[in-house]
Amino acid sequence: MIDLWYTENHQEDTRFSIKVKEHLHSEKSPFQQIDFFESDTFGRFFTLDGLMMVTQKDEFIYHDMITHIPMAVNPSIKRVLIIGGGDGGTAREILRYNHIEKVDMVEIDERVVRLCQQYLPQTACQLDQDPRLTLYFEDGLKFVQEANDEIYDLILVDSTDPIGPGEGLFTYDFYNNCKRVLSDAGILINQHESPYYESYAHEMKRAHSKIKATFPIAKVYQFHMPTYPSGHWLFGFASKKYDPLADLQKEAWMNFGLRTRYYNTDLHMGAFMLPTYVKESLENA
Ligand code: AAT
Repeated sequence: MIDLWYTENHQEDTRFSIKVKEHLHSEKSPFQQIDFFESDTFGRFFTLDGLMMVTQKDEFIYHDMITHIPMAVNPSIKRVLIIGGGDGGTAREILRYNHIEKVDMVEIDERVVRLCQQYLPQTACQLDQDPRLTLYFEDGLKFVQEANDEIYDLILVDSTDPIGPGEGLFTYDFYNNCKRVLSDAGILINQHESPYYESYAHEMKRAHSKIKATFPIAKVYQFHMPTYPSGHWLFGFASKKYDPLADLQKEAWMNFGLRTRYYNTDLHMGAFMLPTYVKESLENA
């Protein structure tokens, strides 16, 4: 018996490995290298260009934090744009709100969606089920460049890191267009990388400085993601008028009656309380 391990370089001299029971699928799409694996501890997982995207066991943390934070700040959100998120986890969570009227999801790589439907039904379960959801297979940057003004209340940027196809989603052009297509009450949640390892912290600062320059309100919140580099991951919260703490609608969110395994309204407050070194590095961004 040969031991099979999935190994990801988190730094040049630091690696993260998961013992693999089976390498289920491997292919190169026009956009990226896609792999699916089976493991004991994290269940099924998939990677793009050798970077972890989703595991069955910890995906609830990421998908709770990308969706429920903005929904608890503005519970009247009705029109949502998801950029990326081909595994379907973000769409699944946002569609749990019955009052949401429309979700447009723009994923650059149709193969990610099709393979997740095959191998990860846990996250992809709503992708061909809910009539409120429309899937577009195109570049998210181009999509927002061409979209009309003020047509969404919420944009969720569930993208890869700023290398490869995700790069354009970390630019002024993208953030400005997001601002334009958002309503007055609009909120943008975006990938903010990790504060710990220098190469990721560098991207965190770059993303934050651009968002800070684009939106009147730009905050950062943290969560614990066991399979992402350093386990410490961030999302950005940007908006035209809502402050994620002062405007938290605790009661209204609890009245939705959604059961969540990671998110709760106490954690909501705590997630925006950042360690000193993270605060300092964001202030200097
Ligand atoms: N739900 C967590 C999973 C992801 S996957 C990110 C998705 O973004 C991928 O399916 C990728 O194909 C898509 N994507 C990348 N660039 C673009 C683009 N320009 N337009 C639209 N979709 C895009 C996120 C994992 C986060 C990992 C953090 N290390």
